[in-house]
Amino acid sequence: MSLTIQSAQSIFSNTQVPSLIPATIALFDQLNVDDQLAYLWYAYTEMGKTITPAAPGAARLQLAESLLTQIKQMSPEEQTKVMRDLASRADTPISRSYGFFSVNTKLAFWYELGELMKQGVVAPIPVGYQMSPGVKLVLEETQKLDQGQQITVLRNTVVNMGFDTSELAPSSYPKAGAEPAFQRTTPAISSVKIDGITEPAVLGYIEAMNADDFDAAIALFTPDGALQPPFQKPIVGTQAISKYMREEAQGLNMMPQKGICEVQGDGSKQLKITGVVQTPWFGVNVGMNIAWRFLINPQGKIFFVAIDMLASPQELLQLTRV
Ligand code: EQ3
Repeated sequence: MSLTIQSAQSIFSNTQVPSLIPATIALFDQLNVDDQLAYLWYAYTEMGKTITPAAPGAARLQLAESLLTQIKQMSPEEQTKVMRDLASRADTPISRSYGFFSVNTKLAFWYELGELMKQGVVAPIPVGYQMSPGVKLVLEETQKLDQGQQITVLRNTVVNMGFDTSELAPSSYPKAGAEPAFQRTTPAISSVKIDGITEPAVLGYIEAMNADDFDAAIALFTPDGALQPPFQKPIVGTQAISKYMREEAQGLNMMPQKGICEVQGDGSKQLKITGVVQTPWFGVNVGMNIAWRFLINPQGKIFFVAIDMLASPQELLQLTRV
């Protein structure tokens, strides 16, 4: 029987218990634009009491520089309008340019705007804004999340901003291949040991990802293989996976802890591994509890891997099918 992505998606399906992350984002989506911007300001400032993101490098900021320069030269009212346009995904030149940014460039852009707001160069939150009950509710829900989940909410809301450019021809800005590297702050984790797992493709995958060696990671996939990031559809084919990894998987520290492997009648294997992942934005200060669900074909290649955010640390131990 040939493997299909649809059937692969359902392996260890009990991993995907309802998560508070999409629920919090759904509440956020119901807020009006000013409330959304204010929520992000308060959530980010509150989070900043314990953890702050690493400043983006100059190379990454350079990709957002032209927009940031334009914004700095605007009046506070114009600046507020730009931020409203981004949050409402309006079709404006700035919102389009932002829509073409990679995830990390979007985060770097807002990081810098946040700094400029603190310095008083950019209008902090819409002038005359009064916090609404809706914002209070989303903030309360956010406080129930662990830090890994909180930064995921922030990240995903920032990613969804700007004009949706997915149907447009690729922009020349930023230039293809211009994605700058993250400087690793901790030594690369080289030897991978996962309790209960000896599968070479899985160990090789983690080792390659921890070294940002995406060519080596991609070589472990079948040509029609797929990678499904948290809360997203599968990315299919090695070319698309490679592009995704270069844009979004740089500098990650993956620390898988334990796993199980089940061999199927056709010789394929289903594996579930749980562990912790750190993003270069927050380094060792924030660990995200993650599960990887792998489907390895009978020839030992990765046909499918899904990455799921775990709803609670208890799930790190939850490996069996219930
Ligand atoms: C200025 C301010 C505060 C107010 C204004 O009104 C609005 C906004 C937006 C503001 C600014 C907000 C800012 C600056 C927010 C910054 C947030 C950041 C830096 C969040 C970063 C989050 C990073 C995360 C959650 C990374 C997660 C990565 C994971 C789970 C990776 C998983 C993967 C694994 C494990 C694989 O094996 C394959 C690849 C893959 C990437 C899927």
